[in-house]
Amino acid sequence: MINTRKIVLLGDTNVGKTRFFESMLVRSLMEQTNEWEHGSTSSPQPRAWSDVAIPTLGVNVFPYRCVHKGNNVLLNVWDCGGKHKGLGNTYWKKAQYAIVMFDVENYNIASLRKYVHEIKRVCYEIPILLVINKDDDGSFVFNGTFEGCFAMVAISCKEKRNLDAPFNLIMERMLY
Ligand SMILES: Nc1nc2c(ncn2[C@@H]2O[C@H](COP(=O)(O)OP(=O)(O)O)[C@@H](O)[C@H]2O)c(=O)[nH]1
Ligand SMILES: [Mg+2]
Repeated sequence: MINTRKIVLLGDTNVGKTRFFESMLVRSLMEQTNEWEHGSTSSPQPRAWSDVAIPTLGVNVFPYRCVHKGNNVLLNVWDCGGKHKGLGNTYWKKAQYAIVMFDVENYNIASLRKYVHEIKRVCYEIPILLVINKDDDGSFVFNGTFEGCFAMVAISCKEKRNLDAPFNLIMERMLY
């Protein structure tokens, strides 16, 4: 059995959504060819079922495969372009998880509330993960609420900090 979910990656322009998407794509490809040397014991193991055929879905979508705690997982990750400030995009439809990304400079509760509201309108009550990117020196301190989101994590695509965390948090939640 394969646990498959559609994940939409949302946020304002320039927060680093595409960098994160590309980082995870590159990692996934390198793990499949055994070239990733990250060494974390909690890292997913995509090669374990690389014989499974997965159809190509389209532009800016990639299937992230891995085995998480013995479960086969396929996360279809949609990097949604921010032409309309990321809001109201038809690509959100039928998403089962949403990642709302901010960077350390632009995070604010009013904007988060707007995204949460819009996600609920389009996707109903799906779990939302708040990701704060560009925490390059690991100093981001979150104070305040992240209401509407089931968890929050700070990452840095540039410094490869915490890049496993967003998908791991989603897989923990989907398999608990
Ligand atoms: N300092 C820093 N810059 C980043 C990081 N991630 C992305 N960027 C930069 O932010 C800019 C926007 O990134 P992009 O992925 O295109 O953002 P998107 O519009 O949300 O898809 C680019 O210049 C990236 O190099 C990061 O972790 N730290
Ligand atoms: Mg982009």
